[in-house]
Amino acid sequence: MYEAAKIRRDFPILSREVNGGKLVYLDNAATSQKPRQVIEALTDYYERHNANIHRGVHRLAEEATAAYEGAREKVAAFLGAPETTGLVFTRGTTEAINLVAHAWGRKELREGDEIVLTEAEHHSNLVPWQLAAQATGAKLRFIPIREDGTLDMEEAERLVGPKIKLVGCIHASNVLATVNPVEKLAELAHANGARMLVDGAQSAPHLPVNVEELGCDFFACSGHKMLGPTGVGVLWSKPELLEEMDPFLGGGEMIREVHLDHSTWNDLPYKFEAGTMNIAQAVGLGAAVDYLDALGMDNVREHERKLGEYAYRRLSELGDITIYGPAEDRTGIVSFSLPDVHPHDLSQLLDEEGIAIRSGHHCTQPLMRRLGTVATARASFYLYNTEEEVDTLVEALVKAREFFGAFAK
Ligand code: C6P
Repeated sequence: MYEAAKIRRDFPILSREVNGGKLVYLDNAATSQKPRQVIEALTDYYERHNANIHRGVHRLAEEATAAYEGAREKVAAFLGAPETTGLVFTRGTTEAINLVAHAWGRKELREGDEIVLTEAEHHSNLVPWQLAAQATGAKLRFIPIREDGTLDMEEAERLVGPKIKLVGCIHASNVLATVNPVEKLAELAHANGARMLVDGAQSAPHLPVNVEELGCDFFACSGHKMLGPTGVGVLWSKPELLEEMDPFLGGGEMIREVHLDHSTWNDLPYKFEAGTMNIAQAVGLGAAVDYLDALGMDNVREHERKLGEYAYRRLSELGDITIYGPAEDRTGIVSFSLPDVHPHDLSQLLDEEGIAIRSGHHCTQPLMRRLGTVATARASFYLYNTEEEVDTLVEALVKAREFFGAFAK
């Protein structure tokens, strides 16, 4: 049985106090906390196996290489990737998307081609494409969101036509709590000869993901949002596609032969892993994936779905509150604003009670404009959060509202 109270014991940081109160960590969309198993995997790696990988033939180099490649196998299996050659380690989602925008975009895009994104993209899946468009003459188009925060799929069908070379979309929104129909978008993209990129930063940590079933060509996610260390993430793509792409970064390891005037490239996925990688972090991500697998991603999804719905209901009861995104089919994120209270002031006040939420534009400035605001407050839950923590948040919001005199009208 899924027991958040038991799971919490694996996370040392969750038992600390902040400002005299018990830490209530509700900023998981920014980064998740780490279980002891991940922390120990990092320590064990540095205490017993540390060496550079793929280079030495000494014992430690072999152990470090085996640990790093073992992590690749675990992450590939976790994402349902049919083989490890398509699984490239990056620093995170941002770097993975930049890799595609450079290595695929600069090569494949031409003047007049179109890239279709959505209005709800994180800057990480927008700015790299703006840069690629500037460099190639391609144009950006945007699928609008409806009032309830879901994608306007009719408009998507109208937009995706023969000029489209790429459709890029967040799998789950870091603001609206929507899960987008990326499988349908992939079908639409492919029917028009375009590629499909899925930004999985907010899905891989929270939902069962299978890149083959999604039907995408590129999938990006970040280790630090899924119990792993910072500094490691993933780009998955089809090997035949990666093969056709130019390298992203040049340097050691990504080459086969180097001459003074030219070079040839290493096999996949090493062609895209230039220089010394974040080895310990990849090993830590492997341990994170073991942890998630042991819990079962269906169970994680169910726990967060219930918690997200509970939070949505409890916050709605406050009455004078705006909650963004759809009322149903949510992930464990609730973005909201209280009248006459700036989200930054609110999160500062909650911090005084040990409650960590995020406030701001959440790296989605165009979405904020679409929602008619500059910032929201956001509580984001993960596999260790509880209904009691939602209650603590709601009580603190009631107090905050009194404090700011929002009801003294
Ligand atoms: N969103 C948030 O608080 P990186 O920084 O590369 O690990 O992930 C970037 C990223 C890309 N796509 C989506 C949908 C995201 O949510 C994020 C990170 C954090 O919402 C930090 S802004």
